Amino acid sequence: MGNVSLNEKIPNNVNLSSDRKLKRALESWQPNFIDWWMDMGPLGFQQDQIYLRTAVSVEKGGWAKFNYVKMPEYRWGIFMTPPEGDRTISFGDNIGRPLWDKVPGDFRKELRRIIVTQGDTEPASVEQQRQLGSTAPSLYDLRNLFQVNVEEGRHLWAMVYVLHSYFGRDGREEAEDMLVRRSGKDDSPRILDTFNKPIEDWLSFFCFTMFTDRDGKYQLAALAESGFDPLARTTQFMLAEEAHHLHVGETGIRRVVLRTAQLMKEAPNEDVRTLGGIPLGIIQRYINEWYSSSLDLFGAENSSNAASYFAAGLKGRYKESSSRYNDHVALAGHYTIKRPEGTRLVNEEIPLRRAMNLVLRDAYVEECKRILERWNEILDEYGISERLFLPEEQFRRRQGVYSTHHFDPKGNFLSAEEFESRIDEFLPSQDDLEYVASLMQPVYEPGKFANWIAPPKRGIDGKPIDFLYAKFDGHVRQD
Ligand code: BYC
Repeated sequence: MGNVSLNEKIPNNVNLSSDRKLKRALESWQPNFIDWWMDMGPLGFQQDQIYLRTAVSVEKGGWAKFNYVKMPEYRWGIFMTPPEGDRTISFGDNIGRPLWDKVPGDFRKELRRIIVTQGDTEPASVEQQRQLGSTAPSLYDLRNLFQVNVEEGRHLWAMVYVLHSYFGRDGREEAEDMLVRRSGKDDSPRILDTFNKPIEDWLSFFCFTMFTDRDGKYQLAALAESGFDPLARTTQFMLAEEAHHLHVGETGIRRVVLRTAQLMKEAPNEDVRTLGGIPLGIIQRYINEWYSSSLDLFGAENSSNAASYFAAGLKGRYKESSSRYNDHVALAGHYTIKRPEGTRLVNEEIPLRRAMNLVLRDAYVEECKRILERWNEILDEYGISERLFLPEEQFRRRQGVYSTHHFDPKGNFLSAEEFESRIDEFLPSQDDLEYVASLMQPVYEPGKFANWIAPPKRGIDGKPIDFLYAKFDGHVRQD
């Protein structure tokens, strides 16, 4: 593992300068990335100075530095956590064998597919969020949005490095395609469904960073267990940045819930619309939308792909190498899933390896539930009896066993007609979307916040909440 080289064209700790061919290939991808960033990155703020964190090392205490940066000049680098002694593969059929430091020939296709799928989500999310700067509820939030965006850009770099470095010509072609597909585009969409949905308001952004980025955390954690060592060490470091994205989502919704609770106490009949707040019913429908879509990102409950990834040692469970599991081979166990049959759910036992998507998803669901409880504590403190909840796993699924049936958020069977006729109860309606859109007026004065969201508890990097998180260099923003 090389030292950190911050002054090269591409900052890195992977000894890029020792491999001239690879360095040249990545340096020729770099201008295409910048072109993509200018075309598809945050709209309207590319020349402003944003107070951003940049990864500069992989040391636990000091891996990032904060400074004002113009986004196109952000130093997107390639970093991997250092190798750990003589680690071996920790699960599956190859358990106990040395980690692979090259692509194992037998699993080349599978690995390439996993890496391309992961890589594709990163630029997709930047594309989905590109309009949001013009309606930011504060400078603090504006800065967080751009922090998330530049780091998703770095995560694309991370996957492109692995493709270029280990997959030869195929990898270079895949890296080019990452900049060709576009979120939501009919003829060349992004690979996974959730990444083709528009994110047009900040409530969607907070739900996305809460629920969809959290799928990212669990998928990255599963890849950080991989027997393919370069992938494991690359994704391990991506998790360090991901934590902030999840914080933005969790605290973003929490601040909306808090503001709604405050306004409910002020408004006649608790009708927060009269005071410009977001009703709990709308928040619930946004949760239903983004949580159900994020569950789909785990793939099918019963999956032969998941079984072969686990068997090969390519993708583990959450914290696979810890003592969380007794059995890391998972050939013996079963998992009981609930499958719809007519209008009943029946139990079906499937071999544990085929349930690995579900096992990973269970860990995710558990974490989401804990966070919902924390949001509900706010409602409790304000003496409000309504509660936010996660819809049942059956609700509005496009992947897996439930995708052929219709359910309400509580998991009750519905006919297709009933589901359609009640859809505005379950998911954001046109009226909800228009109302939320009407609240999306930008607030760019330091320390001020839009009326529909409470300020955060603290600022970024120890700075006060009214810190100048973005400088518009003299011009007054009126987007
Ligand atoms: N949309 O056995 P199945 C992140 C396809 S987020 C469309 O069910 P498998 C981030 C599947 O490809 C994390 N298609 O699923 C967050 C397969 O296609 P084929 C991203 C889907 O393969 C926010 C078929 O259905 N990382 O980082 O076990 C901001 C049946 O496959 C979907 C990863 O996803 C879907 N939702 O698991 C920025 C990790 N689900 O073979 C970033 C890498 C399934 O019939 N990806 N399909 O053509 C994987 O490990 C797996 O591909 C999946 C699916 C978990 C996605």
